[in-house]
Order: sequence, then structure tokens, then C-alpha cells
Amino acid sequence: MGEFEMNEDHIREQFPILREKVGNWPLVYLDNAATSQKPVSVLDTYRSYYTAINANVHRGIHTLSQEATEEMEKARGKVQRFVNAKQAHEIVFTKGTTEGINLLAYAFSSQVKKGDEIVISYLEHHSNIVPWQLLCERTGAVLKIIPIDENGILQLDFLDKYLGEKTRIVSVNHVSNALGVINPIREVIRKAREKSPAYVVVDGAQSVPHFDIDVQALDCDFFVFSGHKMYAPMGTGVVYGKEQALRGLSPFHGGGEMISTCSFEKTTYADLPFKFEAGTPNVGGNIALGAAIDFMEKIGKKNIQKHEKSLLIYAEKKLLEIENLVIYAEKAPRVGVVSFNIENAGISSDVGMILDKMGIAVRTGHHCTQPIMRFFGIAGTVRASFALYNTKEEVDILVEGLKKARKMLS
Ligand code: C6P
Repeated sequence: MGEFEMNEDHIREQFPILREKVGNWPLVYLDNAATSQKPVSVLDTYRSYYTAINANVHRGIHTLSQEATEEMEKARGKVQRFVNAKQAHEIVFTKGTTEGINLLAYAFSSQVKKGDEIVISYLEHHSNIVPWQLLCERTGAVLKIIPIDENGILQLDFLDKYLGEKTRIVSVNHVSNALGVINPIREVIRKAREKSPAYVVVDGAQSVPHFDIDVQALDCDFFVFSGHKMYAPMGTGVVYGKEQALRGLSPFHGGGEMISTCSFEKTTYADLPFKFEAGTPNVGGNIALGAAIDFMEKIGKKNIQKHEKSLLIYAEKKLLEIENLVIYAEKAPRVGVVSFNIENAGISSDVGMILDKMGIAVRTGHHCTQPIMRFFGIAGTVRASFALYNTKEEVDILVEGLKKARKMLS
């Protein structure tokens, strides 16, 4: 038994929100793929930044500004180690995954031309579809989509067919948010390397909260994620880019801090990573992202993964005891996410509203992945997603709630 399992109560104590009630019901928070809750250490770090050292970074010679800068750059170093990047300047702070992928898709504009190809998959979040569609509109490039099978598994023989000299970018998520499916990302990257000159972008929004990430071992060019799904504040996120790949990109936003020299005739850009960090960053949030990394490392990703996996296995077994309940991508390798519907019991949002009345928070609807819903011929699913503080008792509460919902809606 891992150290984490023995300290389940202690872990829950560190998340004050878990003591909240919804109506008269204790909160059962199972919407972690949307955003995770924040431990005291992260909340304290955020608060103490604003109470003790709040100042703008990289700008002032005064003490507070220097302290704030030092703390934020320390956090950058933590992120570097967390994903095993070679250098701290390969870490660009953003607002989140959406901004990160938009940054890349915009910054690629000058490198992509008419007839070039960009490969994504059917399993993508809209954030990893629309920015590339916009890039295609700007440049005349063509989007290719890796299909999935009925288990939600990528059909990689299509990737083999698509890859070639024209492929400029391959951008695939590591883990699907809607289904929890873990994609064979190493294989995708290996194939892209063997068969094309493409840059590889990994949307890691749903994998960083669960797995050890080693961007050097993955050998991707870019790895993008959000802080708020991994116990850090909202409005934080990261684009990791290999130094050479980042150097080749044009800036995304223009403004303060991203220049080396600025005149009306010509502006030259700051070195990495600042070239991509125009304007005042989310200093407190970035420092608190460092605290979230400390928190996760203390518990250990292996322990987190093991715990979430055991919840997934338990939840699947219990859920399938409910009549007419269908789990999507049931046979695919998955993180602690179960996406399901109860046939003939209303639409997913009906189920979600009834669960909410019992204090149970799940996500319902299309999960910003309409192509997946279209593939399965449904409007949406009920999605329960687990984090390190969830328990089997909470799964039991969910199952009881669903049984009631089924009765009310059938
Ligand atoms: N998925 C969900 O409930 P932002 O919103 O920028 O932090 O992350 C966008 C995003 C990109 N890729 C994947 C795989 C994601 O899961 C998300 C966010 C949330 O599933 C909110 S829609």
C-alpha cells in the first residue's frame, strides 16, 4: 500500500473546499477534468505573494520587483524539472492550454504555406481544432484528421497514410478530455519523425495531472498544458518548446517585455522565453503553479496514478450494475475518467442536474469535443473525472445518485 493511500484523510484535509456543502449535501466533486480543487499550500502561496511581494516582474530595480521576479523564475525552474525540459528558457508561461495552442498556431503562420498539411485527430478538444483551422484559413494549409474506432482508439494506419513531405505540424492530445482515453503519443511522435519533417505538438492538458511527463524522452517539439487542472490557480499554463523550435517561431503577442529594442523603424525581440511573454504575466499564479508542482511531487505521480486507476476500476464495475448504462471507450486504456449515458433516461444534462441536487458535481454535454459526440451519434455524455482526493465512498454516492436519477427520468 502506497504512502498516499494511508494518508487519504490527510490529503482531503488539505483541500478546504471539500468540506463545503451543496444545499444540505456534502460536496462530491467529480469534475476534475474541467478543473481540480486547490490545496492549502497553493492557496497560501498565492495569498502570500499578494500580501508580501506583489510587484511587476523583470521591470523594477526595487526590492519587491526583484523578489517577485526571483520567485517567478524559481517557479519556471520547477516547471522545467517537472516536465524534464533541458533548459528553463524552453518554458513559456501562458494563461492555459487554449492560449498555448493559439500561440503556437499563430506563431507558425510564417512557416506554413498553401498546400501544407496539419494533422490532428478526432479526439481533440476544440482548443486543438479551431486554432489550426484558423491557421489553415490564413495560409491555405489543409487539415487532416486521424479517425478513431468504436472504442475511441486512434486509427494510426491513417496517420501513416497522411504523413509525408507536406506535413508541417502534427498536433494530438496525450489524453482525451471527453473519454479519458490515453493516446499512444510516443508512437504518434515516432511516426511523425520517421515519415515527415513535421513539428509535433502535444496537448498535455489531461495528462500532466496524472503522469510523469518527460518531454525529452517523448521527443515532442512542443508540449502544452494548463495549471488549473493540476491543482494550480486558473489563468496559469505552459508551452514547453524545444529551444530550436521556439527560436524558429514568430511572436504571438507584441508589447512590453517581449522586445530587445523598439523603434518606429524596427523592433527586435527579446530572447527566449520572454519573446513569447508580452505584457504583465500572472506572477502570483505562476508562483502558485510552482507550489502545485511541489505538492504533486511530494505525493508522487505514481501514487496519484495508482489511486485514480483504482477508483476508475471500482467506478466502472459499480456503474455497469446500473441498467442501460453505457460507458464510452470502455475498452480503451484510460485515466480516471468515465464518460457514460443511461439509455432512455433523458439527456446528460438532466442527469447532471439531478446529481447536482444531491451535491454531486459532474460535467455533462459535449465537453468541447463535438466531433467525438457526432462520431458516437450522441449530443453529450455524463463525465465523472477523478483526482487524488476522491474516494470509493464518493463513487458509491455517485452510483446511488444515478440510480435515483434513472428512476426519476425513465
Ligand atoms: N478541458 C474539460 O472539462 P483550458 O480551458 O485552456 O485550460 O484548456 C483547454 C483544453 C485543451 N485540451 C484539453 C485536452 C482539455 O481537456 C482542455 C480543457 C476542460 O474537459 C474544459 S473544456
